[in-house]
Amino acid sequence: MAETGKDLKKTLFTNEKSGEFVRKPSTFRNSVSRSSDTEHPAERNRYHLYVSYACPWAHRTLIYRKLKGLEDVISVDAVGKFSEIGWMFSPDIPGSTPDTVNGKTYMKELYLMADNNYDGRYTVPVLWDKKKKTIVNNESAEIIRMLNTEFNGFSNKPDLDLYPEKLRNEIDGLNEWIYRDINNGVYRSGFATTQEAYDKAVREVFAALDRVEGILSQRRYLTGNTITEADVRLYTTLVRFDLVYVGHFKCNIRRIVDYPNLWGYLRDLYQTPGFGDTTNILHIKNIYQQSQLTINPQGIVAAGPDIDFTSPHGRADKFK
Ligand SMILES: N[C@@H](CCC(=O)N[C@@H](CS)C(=O)NCC(=O)O)C(=O)O
Repeated sequence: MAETGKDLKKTLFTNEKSGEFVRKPSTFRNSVSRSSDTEHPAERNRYHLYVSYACPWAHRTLIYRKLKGLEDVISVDAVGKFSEIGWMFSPDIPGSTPDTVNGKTYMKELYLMADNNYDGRYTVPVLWDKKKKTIVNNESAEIIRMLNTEFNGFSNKPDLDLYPEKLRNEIDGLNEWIYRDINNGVYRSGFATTQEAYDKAVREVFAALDRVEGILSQRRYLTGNTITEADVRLYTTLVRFDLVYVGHFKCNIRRIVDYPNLWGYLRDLYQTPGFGDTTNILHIKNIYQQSQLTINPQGIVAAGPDIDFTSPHGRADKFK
């Protein structure tokens, strides 16, 4: 049954009186575990990721799947557009796939397969258990922690630890304000429905970017000389920033290309296997601008900007 535009708006936003965008918590919170006597034990070919290449949260899981060498272990399908009924498989759109596991058309159908009383948002990413035919988890922050450790028996990179014990406090600290002010901050700016809510959100976005610029003038990555979870989480917002957040979400005080260190860091990551090769610029530009019609009612996709993520950045030499 098709939802009306009004219902859809309700599922997308929770706007309080203030006009502030408030994200709803994810609902499926189970875990894949490396131990065999659990509900969802790690196995080769048992789990599947449903993603959108436009979505920064889903993008985290795609990067982890590559970095951890799990491409032959966990399969992926990508929705192609956001319809009246939410995310839709549209294999005619280049870079998208059909639902190769369950043959469905909408993400909604998969959520209802997992729980026929479900009445929340039909979000990506989803980690799906093909054996139990259900959703394990739909919270990217938790899915990436599972990919980091629980599939190590099948991973090509079992020794790569993106959340190492000795850096956990530092990573947790970075995640907290980077999530609030940057990852979710751009959404708070773009989806604000009052001038005050927008003014506050956009200022917080740029104060946090300025703070990251300072950190990245001292170190190659957020915690030093190695990539961690904090970098993956920051990257998926940064790579979308000039492409869509500057215009579509009105985060236009500065661009990433105006920050020497952030811009070099973004290219550094883009050029690292797992990052640029999971970034689909067309899906990012088209899906945001064609589907979020409350903020871009005509659905017209802007022509630019023309950005070269592949130009040299010099950060390896600078931080030897
Ligand atoms: N907390 C979730 C958020 C996921 C999320 O909001 N995904 C968006 C796409 S970027 C979505 O699927 N939205 C569809 C909707 O809200 O109806 C996570 O990080 O996994």
